[in-house]
This record gives sequence, structure tokens and C-alpha cells, in this order.
Amino acid sequence: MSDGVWAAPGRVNLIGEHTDYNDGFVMPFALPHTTVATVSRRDDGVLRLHSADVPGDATALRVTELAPGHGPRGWTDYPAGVVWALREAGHAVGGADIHYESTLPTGAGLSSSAALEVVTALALNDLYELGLERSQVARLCQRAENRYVGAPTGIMDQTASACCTEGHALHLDTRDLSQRQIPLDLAGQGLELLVVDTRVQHAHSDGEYGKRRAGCETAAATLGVPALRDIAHDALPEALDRLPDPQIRALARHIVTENHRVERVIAHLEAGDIRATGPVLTEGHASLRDDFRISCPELDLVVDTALAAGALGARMTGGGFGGSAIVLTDVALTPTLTKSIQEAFTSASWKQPRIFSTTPSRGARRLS
Ligand code: GAF
Repeated sequence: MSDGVWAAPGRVNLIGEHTDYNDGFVMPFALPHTTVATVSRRDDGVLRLHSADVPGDATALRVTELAPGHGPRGWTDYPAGVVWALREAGHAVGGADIHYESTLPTGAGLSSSAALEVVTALALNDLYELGLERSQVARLCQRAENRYVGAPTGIMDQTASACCTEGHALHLDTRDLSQRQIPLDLAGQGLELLVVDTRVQHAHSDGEYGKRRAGCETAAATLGVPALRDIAHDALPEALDRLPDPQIRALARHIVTENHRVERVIAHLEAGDIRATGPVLTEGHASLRDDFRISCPELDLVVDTALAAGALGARMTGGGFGGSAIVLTDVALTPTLTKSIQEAFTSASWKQPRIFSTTPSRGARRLS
């Protein structure tokens, strides 16, 4: 008999990529796929972690011995990192037995790590009566990932998993963490959003993420601003003239234009016109491919094939170098589009992608 069951979803990001560590704007929504944690509190200071999706026995760790860089370097680092981050922030968290089970594909750029962190934090927040707000939960989970796991990621994925609501995309300002829930009724406008998981994750993705982040910080320092968020879109040409290194210049151009694309997408959604966001999504892909240089042949093939088959817009989503793309389309076109993408992958002799239709779903919650 457990003390409770919690669930936290993965996400797709509609627009606003790599802007979250530049104090910029993002617009993710939660997937219906979740990681579910069945949890019992224990008072002997032992954290016992088991996953139905990973072969092998449970891992047992002493909460007092958790320290960054000392984890076993596997999936258990994410929940262990959350316990470490909670305790480091002064929260009296002891042990727990946690059993995980997930419907989220891992390694698909759909934030399975954030879901694992958030479901753990939410369960412990309830069981140990910590009284943390959702945005505090997200911040602590990000700290676990940055410091304990050692990945220099932004705040988007954890906030999406913790704070998204059904039927909405979440407009998050990553500087002051203010949030707006933007209605996104795809079916109401005869539209569908497809997720295409390319099922590839190129090996160098972690290091390249850090390099992009460092490059953006160099650009901001050269321009004398706290973050690239502080460069207004109409001041971009002048700012670019002040960046001598072409690669750094291209990174800055992506961030400034991407923040502007988020604003354009919001304007279309607020005008009730989801279709009009399509070309903006596609522009975002070109910018990630050409300026930020984080796409890959598989993602480009999805985007090019979808557009050639009549999609309204398409782009990679998430960190890049593999993972998933999103495709905005009229519902009637979905079968043709799906077939075209499958055939394109067959012609390229690549493993078949996983394609599914999705809608903005609920954020993390207690199930029982
Ligand atoms: C990954 C990171 F975890 C996010 O913080 C974000 O930077 C994203 O890549 C790119 O937008 O998912």
C-alpha cells in the first residue's frame, strides 16, 4: 500500500527555442504522456528508486550522502538530484520508496527528464508538506538538473511539466517567471499538431548545448547587456554590426528573432488565428538550422517533407541534434502527411519515425 500516486507530463515547445537561458520567452504545452510515481514515505533516510521501464533492481541511496557529481550517472540521478536540491534549499525531506512508470518516450526531446524530476518533487512536496508553489518546484528541479546531473539547461521544461494546463500553451517569461495560459484549441479550427519523433539523438548533443549557451553569453557580454533578451528586435541590425565573430553573430540573431517570433505567435493566437502561426513556426526552424545550427538531416527531412505535402508549418522542437519535430496541419491532410514522412524515411534508409497527434494537456498532478 503506497502513500500516493502522482503524474507529470512531458512537453513540446510550440515556439521559443533556446531562449530560456537568455532570459527570453518560451511557449510549451504539456503532452498527454506522463511519468507516474507511486510513492511511500520512509523515515529511515533511504531513497529507494525503481523504474518499470529500466531493467534491473531498485537503487537505494542515503539522502544524507547525496552530493553533486557522486551519483551513479544514470536515470536515478534525476530524482536523487531533486532530493538533494530540496534538502540543500533547507527542506526537511527524508527517505521514500518510489516506483516510476512512464508513457513518455525517452531520448525523444520531449522532456522525459523534467517529468521525472517534477513528479518526484511534487510527491515529496505533498508527502513532506513542504508547501512549495509550482514555480518553486520547477526552479528546484532545474537546479537538480544543472548542479546534480550537470546539464546546463534552462527553466522551460520543468515549468512546462509543473505549470501547463489543459487546452493551453504556456507563455513563460524566463526572466521574471511570469506566466500566461494562452488558449490553443486546435480541433476547434480543424487543425492537428503532429509530433514526429525521429528516434535519433546525435551523440554530441550535450556538449553542443553548452557551447550554444556559452556563445550566447559571449554575445550578451560583448553587447554590454545582461542577456540577449535585452536586445530589441528593431535594434538587431545595429547589434549584429557590433559582433565581429560570424558564429556568435548568428547565435544572437537566432535568439533575438526567436523572441520576436514568440510575440508574433501570441498575436496570432490572441486574434484567434492558429493557422497563421504556421509560417512563423517554419521560420523558427530555418533559424535553428542555419543560425543556431542545431538541426540534423532527420529533422530537416521531416520539416521539408511535411511542408512539401501541404503542412501549415513545421519545426524541430526542444534541444535539437535529433529528437522530435512538430507539424501543424489541417486534420484532413494528416494521413497524407504521415505517409509522406514515412516514405521519405524509408527512402533515406532510416528507422521509421514515431508519429502521433497531440493536444495541450494537463500539467503535473496528484492522482490518488
Ligand atoms: C532543452 C532544455 F532543457 C531547455 O531548457 C531548453 O533550453 C530547450 O532545450 C531548448 O529550447 O529542452
